[in-house]
Amino acid sequence: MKPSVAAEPYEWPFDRSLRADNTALLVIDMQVDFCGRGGYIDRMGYDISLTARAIPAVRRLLDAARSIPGFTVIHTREGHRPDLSDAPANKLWRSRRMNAGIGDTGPCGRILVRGEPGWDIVPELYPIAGEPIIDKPGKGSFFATDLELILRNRGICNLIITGITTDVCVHTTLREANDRGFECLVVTDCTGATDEGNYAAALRMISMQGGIFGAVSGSEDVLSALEG
Ligand code: C5J
Repeated sequence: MKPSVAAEPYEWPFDRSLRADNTALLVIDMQVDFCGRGGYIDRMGYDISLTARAIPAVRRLLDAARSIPGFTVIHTREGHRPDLSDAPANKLWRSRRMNAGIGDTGPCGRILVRGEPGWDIVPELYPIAGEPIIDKPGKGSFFATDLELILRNRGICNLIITGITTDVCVHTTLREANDRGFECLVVTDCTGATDEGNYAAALRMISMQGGIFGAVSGSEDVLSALEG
């Protein structure tokens, strides 16, 4: 493995300390509800090809990370308890206004409810044994979860961030991670948003001010570092 990845606006990580024992691949919310037909995003009327297009590149990064002994892969899933007791009232209200009410029954089962087919991770990227899955009720992966505890226990300081959606759960997680001192890289073709403008803006925001939230690169550059 090379000690760093060619990225913008700087060679990542900042201290060129890329190693299997201090880095995790984070795969955020690659769930049917966010990129599959009949899921939450589809029901709101957005073009799921904009989110589903990340699947092949995430798969390539997953394969590379899984082939490196000791490399941590962590998946997240956004969703709620069947009784919706962990879903804020304003989140429920907003989703119903968009005709995709969280907890309502759709073609993929109850929308964003834990245990339902739409809530689960797409088969192409399904976690394998040993890969922690973080079930989260919010947009950020650190809020109301044990993600930080797992990362600190493993001595992980570098996060390679992939998943959907770029402007919502990926960005919220990125910001939470950056404030906690984690060094973050967002992989451009391993993420997608419901809106092209938001996708581009979300990526651009990361590298402003010298890398205010971290760095960005394409999956080819990450692969070349992991396999180098
Ligand atoms: C959204 C997510 N968009 N995973 N969730 O509600 O980005």
